Amino acid sequence: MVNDNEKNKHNAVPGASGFAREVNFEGLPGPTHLFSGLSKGNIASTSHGGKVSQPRAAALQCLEKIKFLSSLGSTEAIILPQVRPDLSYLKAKGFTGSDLEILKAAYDKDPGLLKIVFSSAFMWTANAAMVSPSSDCSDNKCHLTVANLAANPHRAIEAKFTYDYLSKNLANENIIIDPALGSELMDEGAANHTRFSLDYSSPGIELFVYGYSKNDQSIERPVKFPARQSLESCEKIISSHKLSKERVVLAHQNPKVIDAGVFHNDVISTGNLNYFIYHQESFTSSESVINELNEKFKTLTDENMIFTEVKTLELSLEDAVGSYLFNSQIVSPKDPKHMILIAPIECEENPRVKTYIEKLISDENNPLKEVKFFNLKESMKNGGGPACLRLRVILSEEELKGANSKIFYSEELHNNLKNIINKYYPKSLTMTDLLNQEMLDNLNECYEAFNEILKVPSLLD
Ligand code: SUG
Repeated sequence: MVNDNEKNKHNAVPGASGFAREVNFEGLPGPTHLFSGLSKGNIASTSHGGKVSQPRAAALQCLEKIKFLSSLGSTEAIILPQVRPDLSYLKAKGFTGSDLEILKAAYDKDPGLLKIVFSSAFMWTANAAMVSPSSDCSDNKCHLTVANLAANPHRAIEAKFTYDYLSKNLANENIIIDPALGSELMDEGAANHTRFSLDYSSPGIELFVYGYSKNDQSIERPVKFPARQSLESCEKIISSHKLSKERVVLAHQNPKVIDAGVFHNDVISTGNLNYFIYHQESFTSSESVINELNEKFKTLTDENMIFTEVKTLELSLEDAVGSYLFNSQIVSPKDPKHMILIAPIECEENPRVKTYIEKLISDENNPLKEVKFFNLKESMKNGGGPACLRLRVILSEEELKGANSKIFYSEELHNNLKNIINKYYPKSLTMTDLLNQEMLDNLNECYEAFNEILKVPSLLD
């Protein structure tokens, strides 16, 4: 069913449910990819608001990244673009009539409503769900909790489709998909979560990062930009995923970095297997977070983790946020000791970041051995780097058996997706281009074509 490349079995011992691998659930922008300036605290989004976007280039850039990862031996799956405009959102607000009438009336009342319903932000699947592999959970089941993305209305509308898509294409008795938490517990999914283990089959330690507490007002909050992840959502998910406290570390994100544009933790730290790279200013108390992580990891595995602390003097917060270095993907599809950094091209374009990466790669003390730069500029202009575009789900062979085989990357799927993108996606777009019947018909045909290749019923419902 899945591609038969290397299966991450190097040095691996099977967990309770057998050999496991990391599956990247990749997002693709839809044909209505826009720069709407919607996300306060996301500097790229607000600074590009209103600019002309290029939906076709956006999707093809993502597809290239997916193809490359697959060629490395990574197991890649696709989460289809969600249907836009989301008319149910406008109907719930009382708009009636034909689709076009509804859209025009909403536009006349408040153009901001159309920015929400046409948003293609679902492409950043790192925000789709919080994920705990079965080897971490005391019931030996893999748990996914769909993110409510309650901080922003254009993102909150994603949760229903995500839940349906994962339930239809992935869930089985060993993979539990939980619907999003209520909006009072703000949760942004795996962008604020990193998992550490010796290999993908064995048990791990999960790091949950929150920006504020709903109940404890003594926990410092940012002053300029909103914190999007609540402590209480993390606690709720830890409990529903059946993670014991020995297997979890909770960290408070430094409000200072949120105010510098770090709206998700994956903009300032990232990890893979036993390796964690983080900026010195990531957490209010980085030293205690690192100590706790290492202690719990050592108790579990008998080994130490490998850490790279990036000092502010080596890389300013401004360079970190501008280049998205920490939003690189780290993959090790063939060998846990040979990790590859999939970095945005902005890292290569910034001489200080490029030099820092060269230093990292040549340093024997960390497992990063290669870097590959990707042009994902259309996604980056909305604040989404390589890591934002994928949801990591560690799954055993047994667990994978129930999944819809059509969602996994193959050359055929690549070509089908590419054909649809080239046929239906506008080359350039601003919001008002969408307010005509011809464009709406084009969008409907596009979504039907997507449905056809994956043969997933009722995605247009
Ligand atoms: O939620 N941008 C997204 C970017 C999400 C990045 N994801 C991770 N860091 N994992 C956000 O802020 C901008 C849309 C616009 O302005 O049109 C947007 O939603």
